[in-house]
Amino acid sequence: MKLEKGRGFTRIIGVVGVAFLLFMLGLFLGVQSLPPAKQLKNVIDSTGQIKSLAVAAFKSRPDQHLSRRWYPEDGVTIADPARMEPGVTFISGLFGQRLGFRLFGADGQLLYDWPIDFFKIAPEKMEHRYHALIHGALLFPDGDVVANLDGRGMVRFDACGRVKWMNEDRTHHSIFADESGVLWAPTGVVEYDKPTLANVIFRVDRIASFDPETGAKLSEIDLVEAIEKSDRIGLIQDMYRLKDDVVHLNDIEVLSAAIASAFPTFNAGDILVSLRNLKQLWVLDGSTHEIKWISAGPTIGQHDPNFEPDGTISVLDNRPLSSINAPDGYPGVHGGSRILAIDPADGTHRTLYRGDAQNTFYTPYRGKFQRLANGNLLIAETDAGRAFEVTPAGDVVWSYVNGWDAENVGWVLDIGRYPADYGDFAGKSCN
Ligand SMILES: [Ca+2]
Repeated sequence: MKLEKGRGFTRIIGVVGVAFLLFMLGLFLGVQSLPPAKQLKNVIDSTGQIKSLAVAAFKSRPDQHLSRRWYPEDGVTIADPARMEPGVTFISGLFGQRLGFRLFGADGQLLYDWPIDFFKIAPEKMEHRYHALIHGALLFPDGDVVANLDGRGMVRFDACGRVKWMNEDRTHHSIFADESGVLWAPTGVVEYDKPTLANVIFRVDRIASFDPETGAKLSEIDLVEAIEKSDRIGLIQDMYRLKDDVVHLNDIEVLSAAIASAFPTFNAGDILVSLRNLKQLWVLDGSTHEIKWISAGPTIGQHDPNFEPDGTISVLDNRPLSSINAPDGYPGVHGGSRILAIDPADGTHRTLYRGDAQNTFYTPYRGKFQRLANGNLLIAETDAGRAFEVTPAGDVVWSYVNGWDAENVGWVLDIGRYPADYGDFAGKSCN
């Protein structure tokens, strides 16, 4: 009898344990929106993340969007309009219990806080309140915003938070508006079974463009087709370690006619992409989609390359290898993140900015930036919960720390400096 009881107790413990593991797996799968093989791998790799997500689900904390503080201050603490690029600063991120968007004036004043909460934008797709991420956001002159509900779709809403359209094209990471206004974003991943390339099923993102007025998909570029067409299948032969996300496409830019003459080897319409898992940048021919240029070597885990008017390609070289939260890890084994300028004509690169003792700079896993017309850099140091503008001499002329509580900061995911009249809508009423 005692034995039976013991067996029953053991069975109950087993069932509870399995149920708990399945629950945690389900929670993780839901939050990540990933295919099962990757989920399982990540579950094994990410017990710390599971714990933080469980806390987010049950203790009402958006832990997926928080980092431990590195900077003690809060809000805009430096604003030097005379040395800043003119305009208003648009950011997305976690503000209190809301995932949303804010606009700041040059003097540091908060001009607008969109009455929208990305944690509530698509409740039918959410596993719990904090099951969302903004990754890619653009501001329009009338206060409209288009943003990615990361991995699910793109949404456009007005200054009053009214949704104009939302698609379900699984866009993620970034949104770029070309000179005709068409929106470009990474989509996917898409599963491939191609024995000529690999003897495993593998997954690769795609490039897609969208109508800014309706959200309808206008075109799609298959990167695997581009690789095959370019006779460069060697680029993904080392895919087995990351077969469920072979390239991790995290940015797309289309070369505008306005600056194309600065790039003698490229043409207007050519497409620049950042492939984080390959640690490479590619430029695809805008018509044939063949790969016509590759940069490999200068960057690790990079984000947000841009075609610049001086004929270079700028890029945020994240240089991960330690957590920003590691007490002895900051700012990473490589000395922090940096902004590079790569000359595609000769393959050389130089550092435009890296942190120093006066201004550390390290965002190992995320981040965006903009090279401003006056030569300054506007940087979203996402994993540190900070955004700042720095001059070529290294002087910080604007700084914003997105404090969440005494110990944590909220991620600042996207950033952009827009002409000052993009803030004009902010005085209008929504009623
Ligand atoms: Ca970019």
